[in-house]
Amino acid sequence: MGAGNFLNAQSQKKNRIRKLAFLVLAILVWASTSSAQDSFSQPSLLNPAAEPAAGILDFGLLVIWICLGIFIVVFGALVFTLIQFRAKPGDEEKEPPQVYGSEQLELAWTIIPILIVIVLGLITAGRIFVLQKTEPPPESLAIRIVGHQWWWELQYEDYDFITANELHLPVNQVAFLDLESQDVIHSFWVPQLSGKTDLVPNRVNHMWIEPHETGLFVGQCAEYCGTQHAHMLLRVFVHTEEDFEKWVADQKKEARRVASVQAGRETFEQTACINCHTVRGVTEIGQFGPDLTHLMSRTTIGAGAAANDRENLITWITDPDHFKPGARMPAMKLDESEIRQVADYLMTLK
Ligand code: HEC
Ligand SMILES: [Cu+2]
Repeated sequence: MGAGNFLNAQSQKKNRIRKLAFLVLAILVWASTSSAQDSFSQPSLLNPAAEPAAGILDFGLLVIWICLGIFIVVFGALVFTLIQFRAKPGDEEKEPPQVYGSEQLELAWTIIPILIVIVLGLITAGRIFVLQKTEPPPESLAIRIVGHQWWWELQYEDYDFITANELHLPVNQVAFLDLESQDVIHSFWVPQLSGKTDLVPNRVNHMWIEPHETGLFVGQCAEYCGTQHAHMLLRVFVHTEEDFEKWVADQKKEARRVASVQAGRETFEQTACINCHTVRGVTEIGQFGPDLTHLMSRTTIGAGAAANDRENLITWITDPDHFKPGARMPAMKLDESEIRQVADYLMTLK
């Protein structure tokens, strides 16, 4: 090997060490920033606010601790062996003792892992049993959730109204969800509240949530369902019981009728909007798109694609593709003043 080759190998080694150091640093920085963020900007499953999310985390941590214990025992034994039984001066001539089978050792390394697997298996089965309730528990709130490309239909069966994309729940009460799909497979996932459950066409899956904290928890569809899958977000507002009752009372009402926006309402009623959208008390044929009866009680439109304000409503009605290319709502080709009137009408649907 020439000197050049040798130098090359040296610098390659240095390079590798530098890369490794960089990787370790990156992981440390990531770990420190991700734990410093608040719960909303970081919808982390390490920060649960409900059952079953909290129980799933406890279970996950238990498995990690057990694995860590195994890791420490195995690597401890390995390091001990490497140090204790290193070749010593004068060992060259000697053969180490040759061991052919040790019943005790073999029994130990067979039985201990079997016990660990049985314990983990039993705990897993127990958790699955708790998670998979197929019957709603007494006093639970029944909600049917239907996945659409690319939004969530939320039917409050106990109260007889339908809303979209923003789920409201009372704290410390079990919400029992029936999950269905209108088209393709979607998946319901709010990391701080529960694990994932798929919404499958022609099938009803179940899931339950018992929130322990009030606040806003964000989630999203977790199963690729088409071009706008990334814009199929979900917001869950957990309220005190009192605030929840107030929200329900408002949602149950029919749509407001405000005389000053009559022009916009008429345009809405006379165009294809009503084929796809229901506004309770005005028109109830449209089922294809989100229920707009209390549109303005939502903070976003298009399943989290844009904030719900006048300007964005105008942009949305002019061309839904602006926020959501491929959205299942057509640009309606109304003229500008009509669009503004319709937006003003929608703004009254509080
Ligand atoms: C062919 C059916 C169809 C027609 C016609 C239609 N829409 Fe839509 N609309 C939809 C669908 C589907 C969505 C949900 C899109 C998404 O989030 O991906 C939607 C979403 C909306 C939203 C946002 C609702 C929310 O909570 O996110 C508004 C507002 C809306 N439409 C208003 C209108 C108006 C006003 C008209 C008439 C000018 C109209 N739509 C015509 C299907 C339709
Ligand atoms: Cu999806």
